[in-house]
Amino acid sequence: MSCLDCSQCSTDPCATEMLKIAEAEGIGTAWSRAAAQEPQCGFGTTGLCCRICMKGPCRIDPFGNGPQYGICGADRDTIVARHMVRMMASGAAAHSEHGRHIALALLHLSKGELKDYEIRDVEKLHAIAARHKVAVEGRELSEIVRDLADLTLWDFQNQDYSAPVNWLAASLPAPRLEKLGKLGLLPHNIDASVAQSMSRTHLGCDADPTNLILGGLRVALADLDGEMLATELSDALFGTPTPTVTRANLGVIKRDAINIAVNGHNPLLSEIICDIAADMEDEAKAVGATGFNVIGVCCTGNEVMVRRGIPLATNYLSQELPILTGALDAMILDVQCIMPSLPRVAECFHTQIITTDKQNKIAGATHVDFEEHHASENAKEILKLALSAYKRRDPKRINIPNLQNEAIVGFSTEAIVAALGKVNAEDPLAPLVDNIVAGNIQGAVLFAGCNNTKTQQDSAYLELAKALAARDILVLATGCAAGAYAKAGLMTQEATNTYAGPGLKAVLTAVGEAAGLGGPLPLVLHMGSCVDNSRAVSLATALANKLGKDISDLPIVASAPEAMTEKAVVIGTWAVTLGLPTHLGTMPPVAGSQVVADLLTTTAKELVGGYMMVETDPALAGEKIFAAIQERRAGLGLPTATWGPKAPASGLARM
Ligand code: MSK
Repeated sequence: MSCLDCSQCSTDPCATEMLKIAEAEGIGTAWSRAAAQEPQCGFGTTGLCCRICMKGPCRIDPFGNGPQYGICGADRDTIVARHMVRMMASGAAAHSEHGRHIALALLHLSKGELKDYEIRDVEKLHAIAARHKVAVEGRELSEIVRDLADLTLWDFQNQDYSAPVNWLAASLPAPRLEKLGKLGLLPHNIDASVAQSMSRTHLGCDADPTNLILGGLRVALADLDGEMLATELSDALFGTPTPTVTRANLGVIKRDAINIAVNGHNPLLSEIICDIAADMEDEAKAVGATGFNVIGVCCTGNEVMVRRGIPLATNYLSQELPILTGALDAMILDVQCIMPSLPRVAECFHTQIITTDKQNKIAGATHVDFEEHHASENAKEILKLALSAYKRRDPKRINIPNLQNEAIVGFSTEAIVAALGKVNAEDPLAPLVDNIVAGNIQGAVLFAGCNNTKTQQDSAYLELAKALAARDILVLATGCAAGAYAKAGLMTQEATNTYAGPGLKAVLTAVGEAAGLGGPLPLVLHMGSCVDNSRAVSLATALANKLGKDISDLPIVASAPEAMTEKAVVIGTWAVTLGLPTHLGTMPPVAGSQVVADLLTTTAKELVGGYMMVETDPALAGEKIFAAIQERRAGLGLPTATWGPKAPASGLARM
């Protein structure tokens, strides 16, 4: 598959450099495969293809000229709604399975079964215990851990429909809990919510689009519960992120080191890999390398980046490209958002692709069964595979792009509050609230979500952040959005000085200097991986509680300009359910049903305060996000601003 201009595929210069190599050598990538899929099926794109039984697939004619019902009699609204709910259920299953894995690790740790793990952040553990009213005084750490593991696993086991899951009940603002409770949207059990979503969308079950979408909102909140417990318990285990300076983009790959990429989402193995790689430095030197160079890809990359300052090579869509440098010796995979093509690309080089999760194997990859009980042994086995691969390198094929940007990362909610506390120790949130009230900060936007071949990689993220920051909107990011900003140099003080509007710049500078950074906070605050979107909920909850308001009152918007996965669909849905205006830059498969589209964009606003707004043009999306923030400011009785022209400054230097 050939194309004309790799810069159309990605705005990342490292990606385009590697894509030219792929093109020249005939190596397939996500972009060439996307081109080969054109034209994509219009029925699937609009959600009008139903495949849930073997009488089908059934198609609904979008223009009304052909069939308007599936063979069972389902209409377009039922078909579209069922499909969306199944996407949400799958996203919730993925996040919560990650969370369950972490909770079970805590349970085993509390029983003294895991020699390679410990509670690295006791303060965070105590804060979690306080939130859940678990006693701390005079108790062994293992007892507290056991209680927290048990109450977390209860969220997967509770059979009392009227008792909401523990983590949401202990974490969301009271007005939001009350509203969601009255609407019957608070889940009682994560697993049951997923199962009920699959059950109600089976042939011959729920055929009321409104009822289906309400079920979707409920499973979306179950997803949030799973994300929240995964993030918070990971912090207790591995440390709560604090600001750290690192680097991003493919230039972080080192010619003279054994380069190992960690890719996926779950930090349970990657944390141990980092520890053992340091221990095995001498073995790396014995084969002529300077050592092991652990680098991150996608959200496992974000996990180790925000906690340890491990450099990030790239985000989701370009995950095949580190292999094309010819200097990646191993890629270690855990779960989610991993391309099955990796072994095929690696076949063209010496790279060892290693799967590690029993439920996530890839044909052509080497599998090492990861078990927390044997974590360090597993990590040693994996690093030895990388070491052997390094010996097979072909130096003539090494081609590492000469670009890496600095990135200041690690802005957990605790880190943001701590930085604000340097300005006002007695009332840390006051500087943020005061500046929002005064209009120096108009509001905040959380950029979350993926990459998607339907857009030029990363470009909408960059355009939107620059446009909104220029208008004094605080920019937060997680997941592949955060990867985009890190790669492009927008997580730097230089970016703040270049792109922030005057009010935002003054606040970021005052806080950054008070926090001892010797300059402003970075333009975009990296909050972590996509599961860490729950950190933004914690921050919003803290603000809402301080103001005595609900999340739906705050000038905060969520945006996923390149949304792609089922996880992104469910994240967007819980953002709506919490009351946030939620921008999507790619069209979800709902265009075939005006009823479902209206439910998500209009009815939801009346019901829960949040709503989806789909806008694929970044320039228009910026204006809509800004307008949504102004609407919330007006609701709070705060002064509002108009969009107006702003000329973003251009060009950040390469390092
Ligand atoms: S990895 S869910 S492509 S953000 Fe978390 Fe990126 Fe989206 Fe996967």
